[in-house]
Amino acid sequence: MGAGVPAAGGLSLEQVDPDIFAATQRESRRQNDAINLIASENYCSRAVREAQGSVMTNKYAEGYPGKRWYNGCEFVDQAEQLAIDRARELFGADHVNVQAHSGSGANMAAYYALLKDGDRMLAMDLAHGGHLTHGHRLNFSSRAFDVVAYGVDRETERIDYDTMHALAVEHRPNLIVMGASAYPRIIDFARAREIADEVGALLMADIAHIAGVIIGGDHPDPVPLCDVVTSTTHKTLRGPRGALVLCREEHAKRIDRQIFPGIQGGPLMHTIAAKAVCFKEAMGSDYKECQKQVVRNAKVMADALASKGLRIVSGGTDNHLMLVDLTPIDLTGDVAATTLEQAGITVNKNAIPFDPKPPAKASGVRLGTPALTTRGMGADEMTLVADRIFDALRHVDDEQRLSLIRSEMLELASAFPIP
Ligand code: DSN
Repeated sequence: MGAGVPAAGGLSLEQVDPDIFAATQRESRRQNDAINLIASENYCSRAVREAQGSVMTNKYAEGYPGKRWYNGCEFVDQAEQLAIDRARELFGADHVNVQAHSGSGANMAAYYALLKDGDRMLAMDLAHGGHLTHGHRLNFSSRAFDVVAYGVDRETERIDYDTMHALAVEHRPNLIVMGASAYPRIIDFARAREIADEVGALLMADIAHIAGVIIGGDHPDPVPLCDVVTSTTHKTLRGPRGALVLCREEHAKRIDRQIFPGIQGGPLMHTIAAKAVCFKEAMGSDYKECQKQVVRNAKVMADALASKGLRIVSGGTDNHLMLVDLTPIDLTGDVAATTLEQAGITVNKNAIPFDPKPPAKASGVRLGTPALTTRGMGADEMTLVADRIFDALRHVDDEQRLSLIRSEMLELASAFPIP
């Protein structure tokens, strides 16, 4: 008995792999120390991380609860069924698939479920705030389907629904896709539904960015209006890195078949368990209050930056993010993001609508408040950070000044530890 080779199962990460352990420690420190304004990032709870790091990662469970290809699935079935039931209640959807590994995969499954190869979709231009999977020329979405892009109005920098309507009438798309990754305003799903109905198109919403804002009640809910809704689970939603698909009952079978076996094999059961935890948290009143604070914080920050003379695309924000046009202060997004990093503030460069600069330089930065709000920061902190952003951007070559701001931002971060 017991003459086999023992596995290293009982040793800690630090003992087995000091290099990866050190990298995770450094990443943890970086997350704690930085003022994080990346609009798509957040800090999930310890409970979510525990589920994500659990033994459920060891289990193969191709199929769906009660209908698996492998034995031994009774407990992962419980986890997945809880995730499905909670998401259905949270979003008020007929049907939910919680297996999508990523937002891109969720969108791919939705397109393949709703469309045939070569069918046409009308979706928002990435250059105006859309997403790669909404038809960018290098993405699968434009290779598999015929994509017509809509965008924002040059003056208002808000979605131009009249032009969208005209494009829909002209091109008769099979599917209209709403949703964005860098759009600070309310999306009018009701208008989109009207347009879709007029031209006989299906309607899909990708709410990866605004899922939490919708649950918080500050953004209209697309679920009652759309055929399919996709979302990631790690942005405003504050769960593990992954995604889900919500749909009307009539599309349920096709969505499930497209996720598995269409584009995925074994589901990530540890991530699905963590999604279940996230959905439970999102049903709480403190979660909703946090989402409302995210939006209040974004408004305060946008107003504070505007009062300094920076131009906020579309004049402000209705959600968790804003785009800052750096053209008036003669900076590129690239230089601004690097400068802010030196000052202890993490952001990403971002194209603005009708940007004359190439995407790798860009004319803007995208700022979002979910991560700082999760740390407990409020209006005073937003005003302070906005002030230091402006200060840093006016002193891009002044290393001493940037270092002083960095120390101040570190002090601020330390006062609001990641929960
Ligand atoms: N990369 C995500 C974002 O930052 O918005 C979109 O997929």
